[in-house]
Amino acid sequence: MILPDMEKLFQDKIDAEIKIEPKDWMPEGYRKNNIRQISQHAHSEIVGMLPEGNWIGRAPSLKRKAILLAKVQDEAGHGLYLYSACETLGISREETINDLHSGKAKYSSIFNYPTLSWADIGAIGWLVDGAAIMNQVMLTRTSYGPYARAMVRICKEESFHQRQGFESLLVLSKGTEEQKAMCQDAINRWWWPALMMFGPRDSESSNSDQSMKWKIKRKSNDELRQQFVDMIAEQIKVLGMRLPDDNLKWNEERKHYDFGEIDWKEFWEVVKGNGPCNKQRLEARRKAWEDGAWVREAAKPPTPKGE
Ligand code: BYC
Repeated sequence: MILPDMEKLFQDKIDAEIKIEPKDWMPEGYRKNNIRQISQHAHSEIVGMLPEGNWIGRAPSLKRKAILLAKVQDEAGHGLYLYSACETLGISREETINDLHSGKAKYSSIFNYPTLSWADIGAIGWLVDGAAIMNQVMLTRTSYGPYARAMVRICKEESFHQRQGFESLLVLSKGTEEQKAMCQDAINRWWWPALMMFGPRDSESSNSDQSMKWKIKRKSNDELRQQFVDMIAEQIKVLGMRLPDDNLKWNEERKHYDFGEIDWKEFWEVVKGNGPCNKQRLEARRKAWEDGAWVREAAKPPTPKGE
């Protein structure tokens, strides 16, 4: 009997745009790569609640507070869909979370920067959620079914996040001189870290080739980063602010904006754990896990009688 070439059948399925579902055969590398990316994504959502949570008690009005609360709750929901998608690949929630707490798993570099003023909340919505959507719209078509489906709802919520961020900055940009300065300062500090969210240059992206072949990723890091720069370079004009990049310039030949060099040394330092808030973020997550132990205990189903 000739055994089917499972790897080939799998790749044919991917090429035919058929989604891979949890009980389907898949190469071990595909399973692992999805666990890596989906769990990092889930951790990013959960750690991403921290910088914004910092401003819930200091929001300037009831309206802004209600919006921010809803946004932070959405991020928790995103984390939960993604942890669930990850579990369908045969890894337990506890294992995934342990990897975050031990420092083994990564999460997005962006959340290791501090939120110093109220304008940072607007800048996060506009730039950070804006970068996230750019990446996540592509992920609604990722080849792993549970991940793709989770992304559809996440993208809808993220687009509300981006709009509220932009609107909040628009108000500041039309305010007093002090408010305008606060808005510009936040944009200056969040611009470059937002560009880093897309990951290293394509030439240094270790996972991209295989992820593109398996259609886990549909666009490269540099492609998405360029798309984001082109979008924001136009939107900033409406705000009447400027992006902190003297090399930002429309290139008629390429039909794209040229932009300056990212500080890759800073990016890798933050990824390695040496960013301004890495330690603080992980400590906050570990503490939340320990403080929540009684909830997990109370929520456990009772042991059946006689056991
Ligand atoms: N930060 O081979 P590469 C959100 C790592 S949260 C840290 O190009 P890949 C939100 C990468 O993991 C948005 N590490 O990787 C929440 C790899 O290391 P490993 C989060 C990074 O996976 C709250 C190494 O560098 N979005 O929306 O092909 C409030 C080489 O990179 C980063 C997602 O997670 C980084 N920025 O491509 C507001 C989307 N970049 O794992 C908003 C899902 C790279 O080999 N993820 N690394 O040890 C992805 O699409 C991809 O994982 C990436 C990177 C495009 C991020």
